[in-house]
Amino acid sequence: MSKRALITGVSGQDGSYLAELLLSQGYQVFGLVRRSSNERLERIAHLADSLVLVRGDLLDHTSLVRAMEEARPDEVYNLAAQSFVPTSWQEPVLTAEFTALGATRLLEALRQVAPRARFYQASSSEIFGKVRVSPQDERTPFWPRSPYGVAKLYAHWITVNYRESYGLFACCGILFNHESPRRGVEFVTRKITREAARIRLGLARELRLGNLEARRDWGFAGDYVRAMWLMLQQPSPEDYVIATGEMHSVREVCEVAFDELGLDWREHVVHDAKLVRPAEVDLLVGDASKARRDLGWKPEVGFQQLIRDMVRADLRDLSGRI
Ligand code: NAP
Ligand code: F7E
Repeated sequence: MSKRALITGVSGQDGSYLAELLLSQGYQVFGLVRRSSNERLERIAHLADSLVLVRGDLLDHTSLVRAMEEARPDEVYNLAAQSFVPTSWQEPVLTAEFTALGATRLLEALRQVAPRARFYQASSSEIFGKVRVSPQDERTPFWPRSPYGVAKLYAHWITVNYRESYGLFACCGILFNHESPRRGVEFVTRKITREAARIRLGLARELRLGNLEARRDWGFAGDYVRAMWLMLQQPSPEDYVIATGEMHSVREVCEVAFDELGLDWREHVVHDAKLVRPAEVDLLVGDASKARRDLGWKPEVGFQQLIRDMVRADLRDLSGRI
């Protein structure tokens, strides 16, 4: 009999790639979607015939219980969150409700309905925050620098606590930044690739950015959802860092993106102090040795290829709209 999986956040970047992966493996996939006045399911439109969509919201415990009852999952992937760091300063309480308490509500629903299901929690490298040691691994101390990071740290520890308290098969993947042509346009890589393509097409002239010196470990989302699945196939539940081990600056993203289009980024990028964060995470770079060793996982797509693929996808998309 085919396995059954429930994905929260199925309409997001990672949810769409994970749904594709699980469907290709013969899973029956249920995706939790919340009510919105403007239904934006374009990332999973191509899966409409194979995905079962279930109504529910991380704010509403009853809806999560119903979703569990309908899906009767073998595996649950909690990818839903308010995931944009700047918004977490504007809406700190809502961020905590979705991103922190939402995890507890889902774990409680799982305990109530499907206690034998395996659980994946989308932890984030943002929990490392103001790092004192590099690279970061599973033993690195946490120091989150935004309400988002703090909310993710709560969700991380509640998942560990439910594993230790109730013996759940619950794992946290501490994933470093991962991107794709499906990345939200507000995140820096996609903002750069999309605006660079708009400039190339004469649709824009400048690109306003905040801290160009911030450094991150950027990988490809398609590689990272494979790691999520692998964590739930192990004999025992553990937490893993998932990262490429390479660090690049926002400035380097600009260089590569504009170069792909034959442009000089310095002629178009404008510093905007309003985009600088109240507390910045200056650098993050992960050590995924444990995942390599135990899961046999490694990234397939490197930084240059990732950014160039994103630029080409944006150029194709925008050209088709002109
Ligand atoms: P994303 O594109 O922003 O997707 C977030 C998803 O959460 C969307 O499907 C959204 O639904 C859903 N959602 C938000 N609030 C919800 C609520 N109250 N109830 C139900 N669903 C809700 O994020 P992503 O990049 O795919 O990331 C997936 C997860 O990994 C997130 O938890 C994120 O914080 C975490 N993470 C991401 C990265 C990264 O670099 N991408 C790294 C580490 C961790 P709507 O479509 O209705 O808005
Ligand atoms: O910013 C700098 C900004 O918004 C990256 C989320 O998926 O990854 C993501 O969080 C860096 C920061 O991602 C702009 O200050 C400069 O230092 O793309 P971002 P993030 O904050 O790292 C983690 C792992 C998650 O878990 C999150 O959910 O880029 N930056 N100028 C800018 N960033 C944005 N967005 N826009 C700018 O104009």
